[in-house]
Amino acid sequence: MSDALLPDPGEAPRQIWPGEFAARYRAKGYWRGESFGTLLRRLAADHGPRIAVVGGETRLSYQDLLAAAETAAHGFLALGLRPGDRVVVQVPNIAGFFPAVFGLFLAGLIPVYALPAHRRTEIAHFVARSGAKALVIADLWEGYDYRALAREIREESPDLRVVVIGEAPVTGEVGEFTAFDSLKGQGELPQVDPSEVAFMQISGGTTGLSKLIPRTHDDYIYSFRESAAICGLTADSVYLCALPVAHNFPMSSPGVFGALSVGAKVVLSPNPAPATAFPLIAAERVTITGLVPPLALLWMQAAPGSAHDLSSLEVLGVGGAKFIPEAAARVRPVLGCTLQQVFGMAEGLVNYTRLDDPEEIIINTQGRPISADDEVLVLDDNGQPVAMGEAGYLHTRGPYTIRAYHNEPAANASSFTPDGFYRTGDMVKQLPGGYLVVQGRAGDHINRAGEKISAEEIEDHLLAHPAVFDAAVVSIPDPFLGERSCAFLVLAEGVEKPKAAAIKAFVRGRGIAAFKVPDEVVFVTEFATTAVGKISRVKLRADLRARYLKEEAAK
Ligand code: OOB
Repeated sequence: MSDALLPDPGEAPRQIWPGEFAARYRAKGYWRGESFGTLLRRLAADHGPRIAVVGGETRLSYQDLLAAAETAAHGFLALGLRPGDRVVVQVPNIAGFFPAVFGLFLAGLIPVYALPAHRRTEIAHFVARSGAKALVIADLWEGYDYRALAREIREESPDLRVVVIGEAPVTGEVGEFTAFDSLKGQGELPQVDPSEVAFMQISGGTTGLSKLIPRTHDDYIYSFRESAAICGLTADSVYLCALPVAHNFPMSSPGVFGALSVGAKVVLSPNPAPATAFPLIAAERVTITGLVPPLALLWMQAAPGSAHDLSSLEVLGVGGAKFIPEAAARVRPVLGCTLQQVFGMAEGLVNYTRLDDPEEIIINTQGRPISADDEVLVLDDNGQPVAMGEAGYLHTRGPYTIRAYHNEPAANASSFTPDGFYRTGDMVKQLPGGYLVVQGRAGDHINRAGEKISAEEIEDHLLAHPAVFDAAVVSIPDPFLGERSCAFLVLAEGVEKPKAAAIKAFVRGRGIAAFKVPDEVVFVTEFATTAVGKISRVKLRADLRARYLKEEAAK
């Protein structure tokens, strides 16, 4: 679909459940009419001097957090931003993330959460698709200068305001940008309607570029409040955020917001490596964290020889990609804590194994939904329910699952059924008690250590290379990452064969996140065709994957 046919990006994001559903979710007490701003004010009143967030040298109490967020809210509005405006937030695991996003919430502004790994192409897409008026970035982080990236983005969008936040306070000169710590202003903060969109997450992106996922205050707060209860969080808990804070899993499953919602302490780890995270666990007496499977493997490898005391750890959540039973069975013996499998999606539905489930369920399933009102269907190719225990396509709707993406009429028509179920693209089996076992994906994306890569998006970048005639990107099973990506290329006639490394460098140079660069590049002479012409991309990718695996097995 051409951009001309898309609704105006200036249009405010909406998320609408049919009236009877909304009424039921309210009547059952799921949606309580509380906004993020009101939630923070209540938390500051209840837990004022207790520590809310630890990041680097910074320790913020609940009352510090509220004060800083209110200052930021006034400052954002003083920049000329208006309630309902979107603000792309690309901030890593630093304490300032919290005053920034709560400041946006209090000002009625709508954060659009980008990940630190995103680069020019992705950020420009989020800005354009959301109609963002501002960008909140870090300065320097893990050797990367986000100010340079923001300058590139501003070449396309000169009116974009840019606010820079750092691990240490940023108050001085930041060139043409605004220092977060110099934000100030006064006056009334707006009334925020909790049934409206609070922020946007980005989708894993099955086709093409990532889509924006509008989540309301009501629905999201319900999901993390309930998650906190399911994960056993109390005000004495300490949640370590080792994955990027802006991702839905560490944000809300139960994540940093689930922890804050009960007055617990959030500790930010700048990265998830055992060498960084283990000393933090010992020093802060961390009780719970969440990891993707490859990191859980890494931690289990490092823990036995580690000098750091990990005995405070009670719960390890693992999700984002399939955690195989053999690895799951080792969590308790090696780390001495309870494994909680988490199968969720930024679009909504989250499943957890319960802490008191039998070991067999904890090891072999990806849990069951949060809510009694999460509707789960497991369907065959004809859209008919399969028998219990059979594999099928997972469709879902419920009190915290979206009914539409922002500004995506075509994707909305294919990703949602007419009666409002979200077609997750996941293949699952459902067991008695509602427990789900993930079997794989129906669609063409690569789940690389929990990072989702759209085959189509990367194929488009590869096709931009002058030597490439055709490209197909497929997932290959990988013992450590779960899946890795492999690009099959047919070269244009008469060109000299480029080196695989040159292809990878080209793709990276297109300004995309490093995790999306193909792990492998394989040159082939042609792609299969049928008598009528080209076969479908889906079939082509499946054939290439099968051929690759057969050749590997024969080696
Ligand atoms: C989480 O969210 P997203 O939006 O990055 O990715 C969602 C997709 C799911 O549709 C599924 O394909 C896969 O990630 N996935 C899993 C899984 N958890 C997620 N596949 C197998 N086993 C699991 N445990 O990844 C996410 C969001 C909230 C909580 C946890 C993960």
